[in-house]
Amino acid sequence: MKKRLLFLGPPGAGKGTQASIFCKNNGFLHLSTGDLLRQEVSAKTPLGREAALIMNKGELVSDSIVLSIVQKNLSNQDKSWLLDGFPRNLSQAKSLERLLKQIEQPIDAVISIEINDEVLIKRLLARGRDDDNEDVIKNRLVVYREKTEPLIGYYASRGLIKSIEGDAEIDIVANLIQKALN
Ligand code: B4P
Repeated sequence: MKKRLLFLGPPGAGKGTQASIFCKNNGFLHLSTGDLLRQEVSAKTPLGREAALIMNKGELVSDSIVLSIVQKNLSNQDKSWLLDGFPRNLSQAKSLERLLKQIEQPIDAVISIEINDEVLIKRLLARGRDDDNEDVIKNRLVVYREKTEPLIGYYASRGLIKSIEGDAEIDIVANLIQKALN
C-alpha cells in the first residue's frame, strides 16, 4: 500500500468525497486544504476572513496562507497521509516538493479524478456551498484549467499519475481508486 498520496481534480470531481472514504478505509490522515480553510473561515480568524473573500470569488487563496497550513500539519507526521486539493498550482507543487525533501517523505502516487464540466456544474449547484453559485463555479473551472490542470503533466513526467474516471457512482469510483493504489 502507498503511504503518501495526492488527489487532484477539478472542483466537484469528488476529491473530498473520495479522500474521506479512502482515508477511513485505510487509516490515512486526510488533509484537505479546502476544509482547513473553511475551518479558519468559520472560526473568523484573521486568516479565515482573508481567505473567505478569495474563496467566494472562486479564486485560489494565496500560496503563503495555504503552505503555512500544510506545513503545520505535515511536519512531525509519522502516519500515512493524503493531501486533497493541494497543490493547486505549479508554485505550490514546487514548494511541496521542497518541504517533502526536507522531511524525507516523498510522494508515492497522485490520483487524478477526471470528469467533464457539465457534470461538475450540476453536482456543485446541487451541493450549494457559499462558493457554489453558477458564476463562481464557472470561474473556479477557468482557474482549474489554467493553474491546476498543468500539474497532471508535471506529476505524469515523474511517473506518479493514476487517472480515474470520476463520472460514476461514489462506491464505483472508490473501488477504482482502491485498486489503483493497491
Ligand atoms: P475544495 O474544498 O478543494 O473543494 P472542491 O474542489 O469544490 O470540491 P471536491 O472536488 O472536493 O468535491 P466534493 O467531493 O465536495 O476547494 C474549495 C476552494 O478552497 C477553492 O475554490 C479555493 O478557493 C480554496 N482552496 C482549496 N485548496 C486550495 C489551495 N491548495 N490553494 C489555494 N486555494 C485553495 O464533491 C462535490 C459534490 O459532488 C458533493 O456534493 C458530492 O456529494 C458530490 N459527488 C461527489 N462524488 C460524486 C459521484 N461520484 N456522483 C455524484 N455526486 C458526487
